[in-house]
Amino acid sequence: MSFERIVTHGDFDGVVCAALCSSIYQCGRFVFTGPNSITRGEISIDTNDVVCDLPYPLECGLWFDHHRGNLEAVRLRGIDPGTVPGRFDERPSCARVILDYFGEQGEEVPPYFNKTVEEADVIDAFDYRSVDEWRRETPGKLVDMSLKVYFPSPREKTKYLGRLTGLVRDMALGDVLQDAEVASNLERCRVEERRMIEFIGKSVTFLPCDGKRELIVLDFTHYNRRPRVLKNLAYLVHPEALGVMTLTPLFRGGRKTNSFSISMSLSMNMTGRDHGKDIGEIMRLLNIGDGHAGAAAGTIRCDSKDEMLRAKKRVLEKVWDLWRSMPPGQPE
Ligand SMILES: [Mn+2]
Repeated sequence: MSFERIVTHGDFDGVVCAALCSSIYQCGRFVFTGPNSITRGEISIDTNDVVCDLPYPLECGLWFDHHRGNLEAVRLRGIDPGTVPGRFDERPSCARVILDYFGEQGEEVPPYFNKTVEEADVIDAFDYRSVDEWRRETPGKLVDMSLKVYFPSPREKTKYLGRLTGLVRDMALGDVLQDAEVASNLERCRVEERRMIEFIGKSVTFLPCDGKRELIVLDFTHYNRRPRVLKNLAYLVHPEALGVMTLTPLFRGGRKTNSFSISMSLSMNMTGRDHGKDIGEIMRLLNIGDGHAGAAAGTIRCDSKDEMLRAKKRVLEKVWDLWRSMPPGQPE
């Protein structure tokens, strides 16, 4: 089989997917994008394209994916997923879906792909049981870091991802790290990370009622620009915290509005523990958003600054009450 382009997600899993497909289908043209541009039909895709780790477009040559919601969307459109060429499977990474598919088809990829896909499984599923495990450096995590660095334009990012995909196709991840551009992006990312940790250290607050410092609050609503912050870095400042919550203003046409979003997640130290907390349920009960037990987000619309300040106070109190009520029967 031959294809003209590989359309894939612009993250680590997407890069590994494209590398796998490129290795078998001898195709070196890559398009990196996000799920929304597919759903909105912003990219024209036809049967000459392989689509990986993204929603199913109107048509394509092969579709590989592992997001359950995308499978449901296919069914909702009245399409029998069994008739779509390619493979859907609920695996930790889409790269795993593709590697399995090739195995069954008798297509052989170089052996270093086994380790590469193992890393994609962990990175894409965020499968860490502790903050230490999350921080432990592996070749895959370092390559992943290198692609999360700030790029001056989407074009620069696409260029880097395309080159990186070729490297991931041709060698083991440890060797990919020896590449000068990868190494320099990684170094830039480390510098950015140190700055973020410093910034987070200055921004961390806890609610007045949170005497045990369970929930880190990062309130960025007074900033006029969206700060570039990885909220999980807050656990390096407060490793004992159980969760982190960020409040970020919403922007429209590049301008800050009075509306804001809340995103919340549990510490990796809570993974596998019987803690009874469900962040998605908190968002649903407040009727502001949705998500999983471990991570969720919501949006609060406000017309004036005054309204925003009042809504913020009210929502924070409610979040705290619900957080404390999970699981039921806890001492105050
Ligand atoms: Mn994925």
